[in-house]
Amino acid sequence: MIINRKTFAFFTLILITLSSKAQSNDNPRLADFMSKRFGMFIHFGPVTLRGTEIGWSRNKEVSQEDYDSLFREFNPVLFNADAWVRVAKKAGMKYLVITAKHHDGFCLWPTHSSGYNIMSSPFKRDIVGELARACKKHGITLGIYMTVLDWHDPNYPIQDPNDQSKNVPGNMEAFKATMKLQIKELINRYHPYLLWYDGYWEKPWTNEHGREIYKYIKSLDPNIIVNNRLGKESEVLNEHSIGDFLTPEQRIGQLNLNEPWESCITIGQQWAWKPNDKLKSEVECIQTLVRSACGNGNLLFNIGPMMDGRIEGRQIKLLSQVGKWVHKNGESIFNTKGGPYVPNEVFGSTRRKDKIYVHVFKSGLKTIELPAIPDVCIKRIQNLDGSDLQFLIQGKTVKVKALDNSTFTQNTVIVIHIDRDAGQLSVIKL
Ligand code: FHN
Repeated sequence: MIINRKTFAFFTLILITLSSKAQSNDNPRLADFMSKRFGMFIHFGPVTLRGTEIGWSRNKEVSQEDYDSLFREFNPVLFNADAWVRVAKKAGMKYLVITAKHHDGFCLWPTHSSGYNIMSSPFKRDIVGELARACKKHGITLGIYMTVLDWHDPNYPIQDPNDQSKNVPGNMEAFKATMKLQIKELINRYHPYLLWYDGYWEKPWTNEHGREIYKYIKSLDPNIIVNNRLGKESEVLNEHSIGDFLTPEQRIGQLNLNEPWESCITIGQQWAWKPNDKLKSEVECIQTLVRSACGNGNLLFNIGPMMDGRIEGRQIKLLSQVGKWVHKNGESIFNTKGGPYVPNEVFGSTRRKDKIYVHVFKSGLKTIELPAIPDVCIKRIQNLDGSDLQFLIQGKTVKVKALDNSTFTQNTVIVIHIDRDAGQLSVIKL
């Protein structure tokens, strides 16, 4: 049978769409990952001695010579992996991702690939290994961050992103051999659930390199999941992209029911620890998590521990407050699906079984007006604590009144009990 180009293109498009959907629906590890919804991102390294940004302050606020010598003083003697993991757990987080090696090339584990690692510092302890053990002990899932650019490694052509005159010939094959040795050490020693790559944007790193490394990772552990930053494509998952989930950065992803995504966002302004950094408010921290879940995505929320190894008290307190909200409202976040309402400035929604959780973003409203859900019977509307709420269906709108004629507060969760599986409902726009 001869088919014309148009027909061929049509069937190719169908196959690609189905395969990308299959990718997110058929991978149990990915489904489990997306059910976790909330993780701790940890940016840590010798740069905390200067309180400037990891990697990026090298050759800027900090001279290359000074930056590359910081490891000789790096001695976070108050580092306690159990304490870090307990902070994550108390915040309601289900996993954590540690920067085992950032763009400055310093390795937080005793690697045989390079002397530029934690065992060459006065600290001489395996930070990644101690965190891995603490995660296992406290039931928190371990993720490891690795960079595909390394401004410290002479095999990587770029040594200073702001000064091309410092470029060196490099040797990408040798650079990838080092990467593979490091990957093998990390996977065989610490058994991470996911690898979080970063640094794909520079010229020396190509999609071909990314595919080679992705294949190598999967050859060591076919179950491990990898974010989409081994490749150059960062907005969609398709035959050109590499990796298992999308990674919108410093912004919350749009409602996406087909491709797994995780937003990475800082609790303050800087990824690594910064003295007196401006932190987000409690409401903003909670809404960042809720809006991610309403978009059917995860939130990887970043903190930066201090040079002595402690997480600063302000961040511990803020995360504990977030944890109080999560402890009370977690059923509306974990193991849920985003939607059916497209999030807007007033509210968003998640859903599970026969319940739709409406998350109120705006404070001071006596009534929340929701688009009616076609062909669905609303059995009851309550606050999450079980107190019934009055509601009125008028044409294409469901008007829900706050309790006792009061107003809805921010981050209130309203539960709509319906007569069917909410997960099957189509997306509803305002
Ligand atoms: O350059 C890094 C940055 O330092 C930080 O690690 C973030 C986290 O996603 N990623 C890169 C910037 O896009």
